[in-house]
Amino acid sequence: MTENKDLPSSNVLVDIYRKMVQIRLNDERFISMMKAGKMVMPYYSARGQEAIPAAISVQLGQDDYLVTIYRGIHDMIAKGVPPKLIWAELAGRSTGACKGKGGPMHITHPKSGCMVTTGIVGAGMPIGCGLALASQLRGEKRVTVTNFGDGASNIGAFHESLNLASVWKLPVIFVCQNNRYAEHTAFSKGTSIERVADRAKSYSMPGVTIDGNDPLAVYGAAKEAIDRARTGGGPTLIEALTFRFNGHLIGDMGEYIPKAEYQAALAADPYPKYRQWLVDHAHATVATLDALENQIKSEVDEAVAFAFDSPLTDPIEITRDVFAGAAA
Ligand SMILES: Cc1ncc(C[n+]2csc(CCOP(=O)(O)OP(=O)(O)O)c2C)c(N)n1
Ligand SMILES: [Mg+2]
Repeated sequence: MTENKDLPSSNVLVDIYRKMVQIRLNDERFISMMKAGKMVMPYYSARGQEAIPAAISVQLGQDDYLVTIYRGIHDMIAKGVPPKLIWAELAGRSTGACKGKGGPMHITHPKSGCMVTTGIVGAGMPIGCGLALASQLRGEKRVTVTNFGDGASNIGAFHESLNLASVWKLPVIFVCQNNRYAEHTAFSKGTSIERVADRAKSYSMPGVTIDGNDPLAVYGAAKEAIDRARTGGGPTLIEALTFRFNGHLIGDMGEYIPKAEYQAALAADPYPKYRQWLVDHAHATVATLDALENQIKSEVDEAVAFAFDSPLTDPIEITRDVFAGAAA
């Protein structure tokens, strides 16, 4: 764990943990519901990556914008999208965040600042620039955090977005969640450079590579980037090194990942390490963390019940809110 001058209060440190547990427990339940045949969907688990959004989002307000990708439910939960709305969305219910029409890959919830989730690799970054430009033009203090994967850093839109954000000094933070694989292609086989963060130099912006499994390292890097964006200093590229424990999507057995690499990655699970650190450094007791986990388990139960007690989305909704002038 990287302790630095930016170490926040115990309350904030426990809040980061709370978000990590929320992400993990919801993720585990999605997977168990899929395995039980109760939900059918393409699900891109971010188990293993939870420290990144947890340590960033504790520093964001509801008004700050989030752009994320298909592997982004961890980002949404951390940003404050109510899990019951996510559950209902995944279950295709009319009470879902997008009335059951977005599914797992296209959730938006503007009330929590979750503006866009895209399944098109790299497509979120130009939209993040647009949101940041809007805030800048309106003289608002909000920042935009736009998340993407290591594979997306090889897409043209990544380079165009970094360039534009730098030229216009946009209040945007580019967060590359480098989980070492793009679908089944290892990072080194598809990327010309060792560190994605080094690409920031080409666009005259600060770029930093951090251990994305270390909530304190993420907190420190995000703090600097958020402060910079809020005070007119422009964009930052953060590359957070991590791993996705459950393959590209549920059903991927991960045969292409060397066993030793997989075992080492599992051993670096951010969650037990951080829990132990909180206890060892007297930020929380085991009893407090146990109680917190039990409370979140109940919240997940409530979210599941809410989703499955809600009506399925009426097929008439298919064109509503989609095409201008469609039947009301
Ligand atoms: C423009 C585009 N090209 C290809 C795909 C197919 N595709 C879906 S996910 C993915 C891998 C992206 O990897 P990365 O950016 O590292 O994100 P991760 O899934 O690892 O979080 C690809 C190639 C796509 N959805 N969009
Ligand atoms: Mg990846």
